[in-house]
Amino acid sequence: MGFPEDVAGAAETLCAAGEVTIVSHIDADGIAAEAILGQALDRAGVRNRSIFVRQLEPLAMRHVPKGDGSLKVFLDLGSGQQNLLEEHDLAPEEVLILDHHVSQPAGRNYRQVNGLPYGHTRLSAAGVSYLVSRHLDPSCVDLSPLAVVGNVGDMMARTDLQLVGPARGILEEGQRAGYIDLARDLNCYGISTRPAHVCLAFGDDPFIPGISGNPTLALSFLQHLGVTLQDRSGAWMVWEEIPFDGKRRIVSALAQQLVLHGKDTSRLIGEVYLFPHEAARSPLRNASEFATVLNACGRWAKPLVGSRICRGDRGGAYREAEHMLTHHRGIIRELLQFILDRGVTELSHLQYIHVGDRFPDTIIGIGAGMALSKLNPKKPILILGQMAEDPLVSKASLRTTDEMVRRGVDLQQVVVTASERNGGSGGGHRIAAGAFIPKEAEERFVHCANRILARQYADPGPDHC
Ligand SMILES: [Mn+2]
Repeated sequence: MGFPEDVAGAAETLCAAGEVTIVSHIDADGIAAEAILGQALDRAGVRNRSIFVRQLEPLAMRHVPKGDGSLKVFLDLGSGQQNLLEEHDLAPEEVLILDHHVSQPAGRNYRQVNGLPYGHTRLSAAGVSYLVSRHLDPSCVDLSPLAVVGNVGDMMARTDLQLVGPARGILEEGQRAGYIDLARDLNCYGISTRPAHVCLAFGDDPFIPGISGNPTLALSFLQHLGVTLQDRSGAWMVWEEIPFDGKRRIVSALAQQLVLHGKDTSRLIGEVYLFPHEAARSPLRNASEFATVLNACGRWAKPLVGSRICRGDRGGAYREAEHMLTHHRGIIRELLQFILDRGVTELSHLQYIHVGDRFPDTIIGIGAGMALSKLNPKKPILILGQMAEDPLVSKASLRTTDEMVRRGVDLQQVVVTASERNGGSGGGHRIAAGAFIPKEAEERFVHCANRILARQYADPGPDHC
């Protein structure tokens, strides 16, 4: 059996199901995956409903129906929690897992579609969900933008600055059908919604000395180039709207600036995925900004609002998401300021801070990522926060930079190992990971993470602490 056979098998299983319960994750990838599969099932005439969970843990399993005769389809989760499905007494024939996380086999053999065993390491759950849906109903090619949003949201295009493998196939399929525009453009977040100088000042990959982190300097840098940055009414154009010649002049000046400071220019330009059917200046025009909208919905406990947007709602759901995004950004700014004001504690290979219960645990990871660009980027950052609903449990979020990942840092391994040894559980990616740990184990967890990182720097092999 190969990956295409797994995809085809899953589509057949879904077709044969009388009713489907989708259980998905609340992040951009999970929401996109859910919206793709839900719509495909609707088109195929298979009754379905969706449940979103923050993570698949024993408490969340209470929401998963038992013995109701429906096929339970786990999206963006499940592979690593098959023992929980077993404990929940789900039979192999009533479960289908579409995931991209590392598998933890249990006694029961659950059906899954997961690219990892086939070497497809950069295919997110929304990608898997799309491939299965496309098999179910070829008209689902219109859902290819959502698959791209999920993949980009899970940073599948981050390392290479482009989608690769089956995710690239999906991208090209959507492009041929006119649903996706692919451009090589500035590797910077916000090119569809932010004025050029703001966009550049917020970027940190690559970090451009004298521009990154400083909108005033970024603006004067651009003004010195003599490029027109405002439209006829005097309003700032967003990066996307600046004519090609202006962009070209800016990019070559940015490259010079990097060279002048002895920096690498290879990450200045990357692939950008745009959705031409969306309105100008809408965040939904751009895969990475669309993913932010969905993440904001999930983090503020409104994944269904995100799902409605994925299903085409540009009215009520979209307005609600816009409010959430504004609120989301405001809280993140506060968190960032709090971190910078209080300062972090530096250990040999790690810097950390405890933010208490001041901020929701769902956003501290984002704050960590943003703070890192203003702190020592050579040391991963760890933020601890208290869970509002359970004061005995703490959330730990870790972030590092692409450069440190290239040097052997693997935060996924750090949190999995350090949390297991301290009575918690964690997961994530090499560049970003998180864990839930007992409050009383916080200090031991931090020092254990520091020791594992020290070994990763020295020798990226197995560790013991
Ligand atoms: Mn995912």
